[in-house]
Amino acid sequence: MRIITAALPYANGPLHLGHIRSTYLPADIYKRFSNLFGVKALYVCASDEHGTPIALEAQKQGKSPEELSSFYHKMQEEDFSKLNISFDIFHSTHSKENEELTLFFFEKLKEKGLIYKKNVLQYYCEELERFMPDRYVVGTCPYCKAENQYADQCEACGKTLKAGELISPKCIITGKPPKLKESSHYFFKLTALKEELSNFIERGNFQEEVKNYVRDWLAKLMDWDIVRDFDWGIRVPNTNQVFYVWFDAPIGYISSLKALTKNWKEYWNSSEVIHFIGKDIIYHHYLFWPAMLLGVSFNLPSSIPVRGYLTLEGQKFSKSRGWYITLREFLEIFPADYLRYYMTSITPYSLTDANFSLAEFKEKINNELISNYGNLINRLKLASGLELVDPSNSFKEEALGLVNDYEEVMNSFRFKEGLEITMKIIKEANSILSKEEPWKLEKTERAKTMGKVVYLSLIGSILLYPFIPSSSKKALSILNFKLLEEFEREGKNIDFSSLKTPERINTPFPLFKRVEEKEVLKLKELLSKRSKR
Ligand code: B3M
Ligand code: ZN
Repeated sequence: MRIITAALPYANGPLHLGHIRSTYLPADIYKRFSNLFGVKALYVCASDEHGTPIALEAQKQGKSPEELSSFYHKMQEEDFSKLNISFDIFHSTHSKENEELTLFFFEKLKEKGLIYKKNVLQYYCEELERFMPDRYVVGTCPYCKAENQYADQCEACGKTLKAGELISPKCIITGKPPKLKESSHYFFKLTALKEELSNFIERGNFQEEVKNYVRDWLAKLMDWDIVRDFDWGIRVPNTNQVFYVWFDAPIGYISSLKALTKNWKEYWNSSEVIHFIGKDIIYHHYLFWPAMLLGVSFNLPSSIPVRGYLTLEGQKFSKSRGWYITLREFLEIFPADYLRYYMTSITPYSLTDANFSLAEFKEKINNELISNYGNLINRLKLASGLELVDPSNSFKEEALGLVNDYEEVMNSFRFKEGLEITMKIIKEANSILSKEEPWKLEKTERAKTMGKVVYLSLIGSILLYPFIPSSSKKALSILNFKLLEEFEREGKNIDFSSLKTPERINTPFPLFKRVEEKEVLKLKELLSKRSKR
């Protein structure tokens, strides 16, 4: 079995196009592909509800962190389902399962001697009589003199800052300068696991470019402060502290599985575990999380596919500058499959960033997806009233070779290539139509030609299912293929070599509607208005 996860989205805002590219969509494609090729797969996700960004956003909106995060949890869940993301569960890190498991991890690591206490200097606001987390203190960067920087990192020059380094620090709530005060923190002895982590990285089947980063970090590995002097999160026993959000967040993968099934432990430890992530959280998934799993003797992930960021019309997504399009806004205008197709077609399996361009989106949907696939399904009208002839084995062999190539690239997470192979099959079907011109042929000859075309349409439509599931299902209903739901559910293997052209097909109907310039303009206007505010 496979357990597939996608990085848990923070529940502090709506999902935008940038979110789905590196994680939620690729993970969904992989789940659907796995089930289709005989491997039972569960897709587990949750919202990440802890951490100071959520508490800060809640404060801005005059809500409690809990109110805010459950609001966005619901919204994100709805949006994912509009995009046809097939989670088996979308749980939450603010749950009793996650609290229990986090405490289990903590106690177990302690038992193993992997946790110790150390005093650290923290900002403390005397007026509020409490410690202030890094995001609650701003001041001037001592390195580049940029103003209004958080206490842990300067966004202008990228330097990591220690407590006490900011020039003229201010508490963001009272505006007063905070004091430095000692606080006793729990540390996780990552350094004790250095060798095991190194083995994990070197032996694992990971992307070379990712391994290179991780090796560098591993050389400078330090123990990890796993608590915060704060009140929103999972409570650390016998203290006024909570666990650092990056301690309980990955545990959310397992606790969500636990909320899904009582066999969670056995499933986790006997499955291939695959985490889909973006490139900003490599450190957490290749070092912190495996170290935690090693510490409690749980199964380690077998793959952690990483993809780069998305820019929008050549610029970085930015909430504060209004440079984003939410998933909801996009899906109000265009079908989910259009977005899924386009995103896949521009997303290589690498850390390289890609750009979302509305003009290119329109071009690819109209001139690739619709011109090739949509047209093909439309032209299956030429098969109506015919008793179709199943093509010869030698004809099928070529297509089956492409199915093998597809399986191979999809198994190694190269989904863009998988889509390209599928489109080759579709193009081949179209070229048979233009070469053999069945509309000019006698009925028996036409039944042969259309038999080949329908055969390729069938294979192509099945292989398209992971990418554009709802269009694929429509086409498969036209093609009289009834078994898809069974494969989806149970992870049975479709035996491609015994697939036959159905004797008859149902009357085709258009799968797609062309993207209109005025629809694209709506999104462009929205973007330009919002970014000018
Ligand atoms: N909540 C979101 C991010 O940094 C963060 C992921 C947690 S995965 C366990 O992309
Ligand atoms: Zn700086």
